[in-house]
This record gives sequence, structure tokens and C-alpha cells, in this order.
Amino acid sequence: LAAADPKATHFNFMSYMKDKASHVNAALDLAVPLVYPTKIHESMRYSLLAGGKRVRPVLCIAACELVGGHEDTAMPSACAMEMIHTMSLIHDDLPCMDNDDLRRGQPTNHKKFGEDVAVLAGDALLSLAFEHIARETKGVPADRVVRVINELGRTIGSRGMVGGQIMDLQSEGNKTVGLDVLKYIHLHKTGILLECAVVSGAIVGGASDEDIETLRGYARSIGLLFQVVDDILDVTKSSEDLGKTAGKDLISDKATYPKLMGLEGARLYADELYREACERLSKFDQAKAAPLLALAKYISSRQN
Ligand code: GRG
Repeated sequence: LAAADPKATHFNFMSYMKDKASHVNAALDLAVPLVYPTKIHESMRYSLLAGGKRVRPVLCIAACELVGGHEDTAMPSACAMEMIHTMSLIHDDLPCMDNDDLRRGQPTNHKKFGEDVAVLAGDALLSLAFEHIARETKGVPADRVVRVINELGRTIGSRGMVGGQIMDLQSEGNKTVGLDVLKYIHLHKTGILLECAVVSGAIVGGASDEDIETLRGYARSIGLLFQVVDDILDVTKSSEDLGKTAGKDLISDKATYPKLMGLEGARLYADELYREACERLSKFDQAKAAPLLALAKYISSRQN
């Protein structure tokens, strides 16, 4: 982790993340008890409690707190973001999609429980996310809860994550994929759920429409940043592995930012997205915005 942002010098980001992630883990544990029928709940819990970084729930809580809300108010939405993230990973790993055997160093859900159970575990988490927001959000006017549910539905559907995934599948092996399609894929596969996390936290926290849209802009920048950094790491990591200057991702068929913009161009683009994200937060009290500023810094400088 790089040095903290100068605007957030007195903010201990690592202890903030650790603290919030442990609250999220406890809430997720309670949200999916090991009840009858045990097989499906075992499978849901296996992936949900498998130790992700919890970036999406923390973004949701941080946005809620930035606009004056409380962690408990955001927790049901924060958990729902992680349920959707988890279900998208379970389905993404299936043989009919990416066909991956390992996730976070452990066997993927279908490797452990079988494809039939993995599909159902993903479906059940998808459904539970909506139920959980509707049932567990407390002390928030109903119209705000409906607004969050609407955001989440839009985020997941055919013009959201599913749209991003299908464009990704259709672009496989297509050497003519340009920056516009690449940007569409990333904004929809990855960025849109980060956006939903931030916007949902702001909505339940009682933000004005103007602040909600400002925070949406912040989230879009960090969503793209997340992916640009991922692509840069793929190149630099595989260069290290190969002991060469050009990593495997520069020579594979897959469109990536370093391939389309050059490694230096992708680095400059990442810097620009990071600056854009910070700029969006400049209208807020900088001490209160410290967690979101530090999260942007974390995403821009992460090493894995
Ligand atoms: C949502 C109905 C529905 C279907 C999903 C499969 C699919 C459609 C979309 C794919 C979404 C996907 C797998 C996007 C990539 C997400 C991503 C960047 C994962 C890595 O996120 P981290 O680094 O992971 O936050 P951890 O392990 O820390 O949680």
C-alpha cells in the first residue's frame, strides 16, 4: 500500500478497512445462517465468507457516513453489494463462462459443490440481496429504500453487469475490439457495482440529489481506475514472471488498456482517473471524505 493521500494524512486507512471489513463479515455471517436445506446455505456461505477485500461494502458505508449517515443504516445495502459481487464471481467461474478452478486460492464454488449447486447458490444470493435490503434497512424512509432497490436492479441487469459480461464474452478473440467497447465492458462488469455501492450508501444516508450524482461521478472514476490498474498489474506481474519487458497480456488476444494505449499511456490514464476521483470529492469536508479519498488511492496503487 502506498503512502496515504496528502489530503488524508491523519487517516489510518489500513485500520479503517480492517475495522469496517470485520463489521461487514459479522453482518454477512448473520445474513446467511446455516439453516435447512443445509447444502445450499453451505455453498452460499462458502463463497460469501471466503475472505474478499470487502471493497464494495466499505465504499457503501463510507459514502453513507460522508453524508452524515450511520454505519448501521448502510449495513444491509453494504451486505447486499457483497452478495451480488459474490454471486457474479460464482457464475463467472462456471465452466460455461471463465471455467476457473480456483478463486481466492480455494476451489471455486462449482469445483467444491458441483455446477448445479453453484448455479443455485448464485441465484439464491441474487435474490437474498434484494430481500435483505428491503427487510433489514431500518430508520430510512421507504422511498429511499425503493430507490436503492431500483439502483441495484439496474446495476445487475442486461444494461448493467449482465450487459458487460455478454459484451466481454462476445469480444473474446476479436482483435478489433477498441477502447470504446473495452470501456463499456469494464464500466458494466466491474464499475457499475462499485457505483451502486457508493450511490446506495449516499441514498440511505440522506444525501441530496446533487451530492448523490457527485458521488456517482467519483465512483465511475474509481471503477475504471480499478480495471486500468488491474490490466497494468497483469502486464507488469507477468513481465516479472517471464523476466521480460513485455508481459503475456501484451501478446494475448484479450483487449487491455496497456495494449490499446501502451503501458505508459495506461499509467497516465490511471493517474488522470485518480485525480478525477479526488476532484469529485473536493466539495465535501476533506476530513469526512478521507475514507473515500484513501480508497481511491488504495485502488490506484494496489499491487495485487
Ligand atoms: C450479476 C446476474 C449477474 C450475473 C453476473 C458473471 C457476470 C454476470 C458478471 C461478471 C462480473 C465479474 C466477475 C466482474 C469482475 C469483478 C472483479 C473485478 C472482481 C475482483 O474484485 P475484488 O478485487 O475481489 O474486489 P475480492 O476477492 O477482494 O472480493
